Amino acid sequence: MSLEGTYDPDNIFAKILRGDLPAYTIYQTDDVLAFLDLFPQSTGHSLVIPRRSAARNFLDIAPDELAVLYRETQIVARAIVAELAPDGVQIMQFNGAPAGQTVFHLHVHIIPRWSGTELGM
Ligand code: DGP
Repeated sequence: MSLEGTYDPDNIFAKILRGDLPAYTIYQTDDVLAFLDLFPQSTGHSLVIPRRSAARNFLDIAPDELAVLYRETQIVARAIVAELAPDGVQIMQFNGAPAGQTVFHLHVHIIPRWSGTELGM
């Protein structure tokens, strides 16, 4: 899917938000849901998604909602780092299929990294 297009309300993360698909939730507020990635690149690889916004990607979301998403992502990342003590952490997100996006509901990856391990993404 390119950057153009309409939000698909039946994408996987929309189903997780509705409770139609299970997910291992690690944090939630009225604004965001954070859960473990089903195909993790490392231990603790998590995703943070906006709850209310029907945004496919970084370009679609309103700036104030984007600010909330990243503020909450920092809270989750700090908790993951405190718990797992990685040597580094990637905060990543992709926009459009050519950029590596596979689920078209805006999401931020939190990927803990340890020295001496391969970068898988
Ligand atoms: P991206 O390539 O940025 O669109 O990342 C999508 C991520 O979503 C990818 O790391 C795998 C993950 N994923 C795909 N399907 C599911 C699912 O059903 N549940 C969970 N928890 N994660 C999923």
